Amino acid sequence: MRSLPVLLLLSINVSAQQRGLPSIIPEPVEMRLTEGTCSLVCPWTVESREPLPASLSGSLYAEIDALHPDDRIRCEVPVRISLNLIQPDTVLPDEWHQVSVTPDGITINAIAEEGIYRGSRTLIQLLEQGRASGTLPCLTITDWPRFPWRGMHLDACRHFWSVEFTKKYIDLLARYKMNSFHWHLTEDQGWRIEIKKYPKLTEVGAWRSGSQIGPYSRREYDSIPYGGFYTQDEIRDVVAYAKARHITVVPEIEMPGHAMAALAAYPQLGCTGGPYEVQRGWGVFDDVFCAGNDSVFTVLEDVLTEVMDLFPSEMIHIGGDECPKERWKTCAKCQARMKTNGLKDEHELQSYFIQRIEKFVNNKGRTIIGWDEILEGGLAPNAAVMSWRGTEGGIAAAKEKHNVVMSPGSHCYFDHYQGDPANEPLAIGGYTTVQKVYSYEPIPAELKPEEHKYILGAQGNVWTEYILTPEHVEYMAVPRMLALAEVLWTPKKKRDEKDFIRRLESDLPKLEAMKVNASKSLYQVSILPRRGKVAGTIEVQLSTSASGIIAHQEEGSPDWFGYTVPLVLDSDTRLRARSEKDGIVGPVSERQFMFNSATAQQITLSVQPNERYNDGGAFTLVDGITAGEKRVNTEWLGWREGVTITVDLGSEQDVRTIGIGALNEPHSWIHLPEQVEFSTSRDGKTFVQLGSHKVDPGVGRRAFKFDVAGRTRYVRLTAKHPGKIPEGLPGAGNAAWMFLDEVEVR
Ligand code: TNX
Repeated sequence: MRSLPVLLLLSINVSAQQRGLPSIIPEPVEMRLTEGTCSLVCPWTVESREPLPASLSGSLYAEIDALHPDDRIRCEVPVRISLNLIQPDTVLPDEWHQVSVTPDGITINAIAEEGIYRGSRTLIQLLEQGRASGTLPCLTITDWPRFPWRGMHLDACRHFWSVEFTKKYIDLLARYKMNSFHWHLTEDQGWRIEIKKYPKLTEVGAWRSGSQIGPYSRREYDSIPYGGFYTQDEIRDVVAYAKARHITVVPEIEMPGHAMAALAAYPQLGCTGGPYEVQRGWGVFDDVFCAGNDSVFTVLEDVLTEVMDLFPSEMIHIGGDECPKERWKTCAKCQARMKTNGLKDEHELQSYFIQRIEKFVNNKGRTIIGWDEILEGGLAPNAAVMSWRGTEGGIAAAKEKHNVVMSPGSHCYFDHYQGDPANEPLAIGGYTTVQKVYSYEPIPAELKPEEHKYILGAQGNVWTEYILTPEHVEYMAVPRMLALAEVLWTPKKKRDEKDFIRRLESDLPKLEAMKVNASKSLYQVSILPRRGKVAGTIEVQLSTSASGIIAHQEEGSPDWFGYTVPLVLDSDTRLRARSEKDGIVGPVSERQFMFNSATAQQITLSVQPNERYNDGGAFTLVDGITAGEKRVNTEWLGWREGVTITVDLGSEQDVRTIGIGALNEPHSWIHLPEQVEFSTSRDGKTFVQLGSHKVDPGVGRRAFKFDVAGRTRYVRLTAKHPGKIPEGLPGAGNAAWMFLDEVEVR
């Protein structure tokens, strides 16, 4: 009698396992269950019919040995894992493989070592899942990738990463069958690769006197010397490590822009001759390599010669992005070069620069790849394009029959926020959730079927201006990289977001065991305030995109309460919320609600905000949340014209001050209202002008305020638009953005 429930449980387990296919990321092309199970309790042997390189079978043995069920028993017949190179009847891609689990053992068939390696990644994920029960269901997986370029990028310049961490990053790529690692090695803020012929590139160029800290708008810097570089031996070590995982390392040497570190080392390479400094701050700088000076090309060719000796990749990334033309316009040498070569503008001069470098690289039997700006002024004949400013560059290049790697900011920039910015560590901006990455389609609809082949694939970029630690790199890259890996590997028709999230959830504990700091932003609870049914109250809705139970807590209370219906707030509250599923507790989201007389009262606007910055509508200004400097779209409203805001306080009351916040962030084209005018009314029809307020234009959040003494029911604030952005500031000549939040009446 007593054993019955246990038996029942067992049979439920077995049938669940038989029904369910294992979770593999990226989802394979084809997975078929066959009869029976394969026991994993015995030790295993790895063998191959053909002699495979010892590194492959050897390292695989070590990897799977580490996964053996803990309580292994001694058996006479080991589990056989056979790796076989086969001769197929049809043409198959090198990464094609078949993994068969049978009662007698596991076989990986492939036509090339690369296929064996990719198949072994599937095997590892299978073994991880079979570990707990000691068995695997028998099955056959037949698999190959959709795209040949499945890449991840890492910026080693803004912040520097050890060889050890770089290898851990490569391991992550390998696990999800990615095959290209774009290593960003030179920048304004540091030159990170040893070049024997030009030692100053690292002696001088690898070190800066401090770093920019905090949000860009603050323009604050520390004075802690920062730097580092990779010796050529270290580079060779990393390249070999990646090669053993069938990952190509594509080095990037930036030119003609993003070159301040090189110029600091060798000032004669710039138009003005310097002096230059390795930059502490982020951004785009006017000083670039001189395009009129032949010795610049000699140096860059020497550098590329050493680079090509170190990196066997077919493609060499030469940057090409964000190169201001200011210096070239006034440089005698550059102007002379334009004249001699009949170049009509500085864009053609950039094109001359890239084409000259391309010729050199092509003569060495390699190809260049560059950011989409290399299209401006004419594309170099054999260049491939990495499309980052949207997809247009990629489309244009493919139409000209050039190879393309897609990396649009909208879906592939993993330096962007992945959850509500209010609850995420400081990032550069943007908002790219794991689901958004998963929805990405690398082939633009604008291309004809015969042009599709030029899209080699896509790449996730991890720029590190705001990423200071290896744990933070992992947080930004994982799990978005997993979503991209599936976009690039799995056939489009097999893509299924819900199923991906399910498999991702089952992979998270494994990542944790591997000490990878994956982001759990997927479980983040969004806190959405609305006007309450009773005037002056706020109704808060909590939701999450992953399945799970939501709990909330108010500051000062040790208890978490289960969430069922919207919460109603009527006084200052710091609200925390989190979700929980299968023991995984998501990150805590937090919102501070502060009540004043205008909070959750009727509000009207003379002009609606611009649609780009109107996520929460007019209610945003009275929702109890004071927007901060971390620009959260649901918290600030943005206009490109003036606006009059009227709030009905609901009843006549004594009022001492009226105020509103505004943002000053000139580098993002956001400027303060020229002034804010205040008025009040007792009947909502006749308003009495009180006066206006101008503030000193310090960067960040600024408060416009007016002291009043008297009784009133209606308050009115008119924010006067600052007009066009003045000369000398970013976006000069364009209408400024005016960002406002939270009316305060006390
Ligand atoms: C633009 S993407 C850059 C990088 C920055 C990045 C930040 C590209 C080719 N250039 O220099 O790090 O934005 O997202």
